[in-house]
Amino acid sequence: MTYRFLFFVAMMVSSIFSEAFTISEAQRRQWLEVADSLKPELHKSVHKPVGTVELTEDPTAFQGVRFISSVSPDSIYRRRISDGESVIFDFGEHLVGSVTIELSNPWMMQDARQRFFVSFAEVPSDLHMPREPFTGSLSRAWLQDFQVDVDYNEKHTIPWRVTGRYMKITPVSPSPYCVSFIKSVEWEATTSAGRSHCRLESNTPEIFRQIAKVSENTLRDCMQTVYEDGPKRDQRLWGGDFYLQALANTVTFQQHSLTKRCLYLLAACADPLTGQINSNLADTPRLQWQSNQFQDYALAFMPTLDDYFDATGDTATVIDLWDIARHQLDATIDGVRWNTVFFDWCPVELNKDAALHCYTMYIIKRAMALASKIGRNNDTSRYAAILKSMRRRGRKSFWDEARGAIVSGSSRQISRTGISWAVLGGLLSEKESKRALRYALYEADVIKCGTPYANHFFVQALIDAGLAKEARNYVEEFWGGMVKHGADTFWEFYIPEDHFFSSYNGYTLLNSYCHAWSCTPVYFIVRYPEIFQNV
Ligand code: RAM
Repeated sequence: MTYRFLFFVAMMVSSIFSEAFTISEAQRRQWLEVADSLKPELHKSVHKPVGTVELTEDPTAFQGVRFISSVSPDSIYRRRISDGESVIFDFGEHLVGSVTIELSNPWMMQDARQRFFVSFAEVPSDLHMPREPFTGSLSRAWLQDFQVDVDYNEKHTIPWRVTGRYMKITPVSPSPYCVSFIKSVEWEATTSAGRSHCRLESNTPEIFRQIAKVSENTLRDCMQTVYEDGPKRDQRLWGGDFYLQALANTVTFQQHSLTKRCLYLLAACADPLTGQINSNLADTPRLQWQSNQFQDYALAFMPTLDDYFDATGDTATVIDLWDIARHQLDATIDGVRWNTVFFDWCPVELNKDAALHCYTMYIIKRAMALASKIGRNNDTSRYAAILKSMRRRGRKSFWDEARGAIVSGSSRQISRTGISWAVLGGLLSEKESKRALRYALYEADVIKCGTPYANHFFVQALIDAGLAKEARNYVEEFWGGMVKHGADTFWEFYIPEDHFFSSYNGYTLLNSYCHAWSCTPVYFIVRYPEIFQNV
């Protein structure tokens, strides 16, 4: 290799990197310091079982199984539970935290450690479906079933955090030389959410009241030291879920410091060489992140920042994070592709071309709005022309005037997600939006949303297009459907026609039933009282 060639390579590399957005170690450290200073205290509360329950099959119930109430916990504490017998304690509400079991040996010493098999459930099917053979596409360890050995006359705290409402406990081969009773079971729940500020009008229909409450419970249990996606699984901050949680937080707990902390954490964990924000991170037991990058989640940083500004007026934070927020958008506009684009998981493979195009338009609009609030219009001066050209090109590629729908990909696929983003991104006029949304609601060849995440944006599109009655009915049917099935917290997936849908290789037991991206109807209910509170 000649020097001339090496020089040429060095020049090329430096020109690539001088144009790229890099994050210095000093910058990263400063962002982390801000995030650390905002680490919330977890509020703790101790809960005891309010009852015991038994499982019964019921074809009308969610997933075909439900709990019926059984004997009181006190009667359990007064007797020996025999080998192989099981008790299911009901704690009355969904909880996240640590569980302690205490034994008593009223007549003799405890002869040996007492072994139990313990499992936790968010919904009845968690204790009903066969766990083996395990065919899920994530770790088997997310299923909350453990062997627990309680030492001689000791209280035993299960050494990891558990999530759910129900606890099943089964003694395993107890010693024949002693009689151990379960003296108590306690669940110390944690959350960083404080008091909720959500107040609904007195004539709010009961179903929306319940939906708001279940939303709030969902958000509360996901609010730990970061906004977690699901306290059962994956227990970490995901950019897309965060966008929606922060929004729901603005009308409930208003814990804006947690939002600020998470914004800083995402910024600090971005790829230092490309500036791309990673899709998720965990802060417990130590800060770590996955470098799988979702383009839509990285772009969601901008509207999250904008919402944060609207809620707090905190210009200093927004200015501090403005460049990295804008970089996600600029890179997208300049054709950089992240390794994944998410938008939704649904039973049918989604073509995401139309959604990504229109979502980018939506992010441009949010960036322009935020820029004008913080006096940074110069930074967005090229956006208006880009938006105009994207609209023109997008209408040509995706708007099917004859059918009145958005079509995506070579198979001209029509989906609620594509239509939602065409409305929210401003690709369509008001009249066209209404027409496309009606198509999305009523035509049989439309791909429906799979996740509550995608459903959120569909509702927002209905509202923005002026289809208030449809939005109200949709929230009532979708989230209200979960409430009617007994949800304490909203689920990761709810597909009314397929209760067992799971994106984890169809292995339903991995699903989470307190899931961040499902917590948003409270936002709609509070933000649009004329639609949901009968004002
Ligand atoms: C999951 C989580 C999370 C979601 C991503 C895409 O593992 O459910 O909520 O944002 O996938």
